[in-house]
Amino acid sequence: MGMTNSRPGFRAWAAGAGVVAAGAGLALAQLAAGLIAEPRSVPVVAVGAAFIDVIPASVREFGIRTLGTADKPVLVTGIVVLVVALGALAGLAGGWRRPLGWLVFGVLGLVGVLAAASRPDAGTAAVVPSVLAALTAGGVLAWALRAVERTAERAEAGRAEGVRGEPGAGSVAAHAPGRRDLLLRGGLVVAGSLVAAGAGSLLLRRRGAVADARASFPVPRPPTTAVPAGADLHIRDLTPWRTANDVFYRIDTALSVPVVDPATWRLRIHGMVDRPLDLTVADLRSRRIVHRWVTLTCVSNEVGGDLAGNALWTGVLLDDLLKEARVRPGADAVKSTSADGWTCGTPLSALTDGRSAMLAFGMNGAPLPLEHGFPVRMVVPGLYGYVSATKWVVDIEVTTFDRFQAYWTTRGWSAQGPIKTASRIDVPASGANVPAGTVTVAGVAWAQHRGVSRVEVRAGGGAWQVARLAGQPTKDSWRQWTWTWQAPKGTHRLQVRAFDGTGQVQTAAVAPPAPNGASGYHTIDVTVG
Ligand SMILES: Nc1nc2c(c(=O)[nH]1)N[C@H]1C(S)=C(S)[C@@H](COP(=O)(O)O)O[C@H]1N2
Ligand SMILES: [Mo]
Repeated sequence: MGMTNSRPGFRAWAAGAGVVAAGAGLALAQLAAGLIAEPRSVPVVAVGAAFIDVIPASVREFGIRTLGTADKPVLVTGIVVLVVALGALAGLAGGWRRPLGWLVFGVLGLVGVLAAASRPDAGTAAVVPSVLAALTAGGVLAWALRAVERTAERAEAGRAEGVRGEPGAGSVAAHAPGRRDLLLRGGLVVAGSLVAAGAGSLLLRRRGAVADARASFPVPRPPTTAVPAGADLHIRDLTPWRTANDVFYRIDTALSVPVVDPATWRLRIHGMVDRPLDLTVADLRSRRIVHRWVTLTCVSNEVGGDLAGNALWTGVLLDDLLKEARVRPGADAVKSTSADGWTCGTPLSALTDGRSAMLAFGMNGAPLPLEHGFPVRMVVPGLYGYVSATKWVVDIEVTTFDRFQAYWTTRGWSAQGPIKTASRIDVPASGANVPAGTVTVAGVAWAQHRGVSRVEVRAGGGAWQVARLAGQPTKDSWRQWTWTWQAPKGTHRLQVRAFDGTGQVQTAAVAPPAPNGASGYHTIDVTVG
């Protein structure tokens, strides 16, 4: 093999195989990025963005000065050329020692993974294209090199037997592909790569188009998005009362964010109603618009966890729409379905009892972010998200609970999911070291739609102390609290508990999230020095 592989002809073929393999890797990555609808996860784009972040500002400015708006295309092209060149190198190296080919692509893949993961709020899915690219490139290279080697061996054997390209029967290379075969296979890989890359690009363009549509999506302006006076105590490290859209927790089953075009979006409200509705975005906007603060909470939130967020939602009350549709007697549930087929079961009563259950299309004054359900989602105060907060909602069926099972119900979670009264200590952080003396303890408590009437804290198993509460502009949002602790030296256990608007204290019974929400008192240890 050594002799064969050192021929210049072989080297050219090996380098070519490396280039084709690199291209296949990039193409599959493009397709994967398209499928997860995340343009920033395209390895070359991620690396380019990371590169811009790490180079000195002077170099960055030089690039912008000399290249103007062409700076990004030039950078991306440069990276592609580099990857292709490294592909050729991988081919040569792999032709010499197979694992070296894998090594080159492995390192390239790792660079892509690190770059993609370093992007702000990159999800774990963002690294998938880079991983796929490395695996594809390595696999294609190994396959191509084997074919190239066998062809070379066959040519060698042919020469040895004096019969050009026609080895004798029983030769090791009897089934080796000829040169034309090699070219054909290479061509097929290139064609497949072009198709994959093209499909990926189309998907990404669609996502881009919907992102553009979102940017110009008209959300009726709330009178103000400002935090109501007194709701935020402005204590350092205490969770802000209003959660900004870009840090709002995200929970869903969607591997790729559903990309829903607002121009073609329709919502059917049907089932046990006299007048089914078929609504467009414009139809929704022509209804009475409301703006309501509501804290969403995930049933998977552990005691002390952060799967909760508070936003100003803009939309139409579901009660208004259900009245319009004229719900028939006997219905007790609403089954809602998202564009990606996720289903959710909500008690009809929670949508019609006067609370602010709504179809929301605005979040803190902006259109819903794609990840949070653009263009329209449900928001129901007082119920965990899995039974109420359908994102990308496209279908609402008025029905009865005994007639269907929603996505999480079939997986063992309760059909009913009222939010349990909960409280959390944010400051000091669990395990923190604080100086002895006056220590500010603070956190949030929630009991959506019942409200929080009292919060109590205790240190070291002592008596419960009443915390000072921030204002409560609505019972549907969480409430900040604070307590001033004269902290003696030592390690102390802090605990918190909240009382809801009916005066009921949250349960001390420890329960895990499944099947209907975690409970127990949030407990942390801090060292006072
Ligand atoms: N389409 C769809 N909507 C969904 C989900 C989902 O998986 N798919 N998850 C729900 C759950 S479990 C929660 S807690 C909330 C979270 O909403 P957020 O991601 O905007 O915070 O969305 C709900 N709506
Ligand atoms: Mo959830």
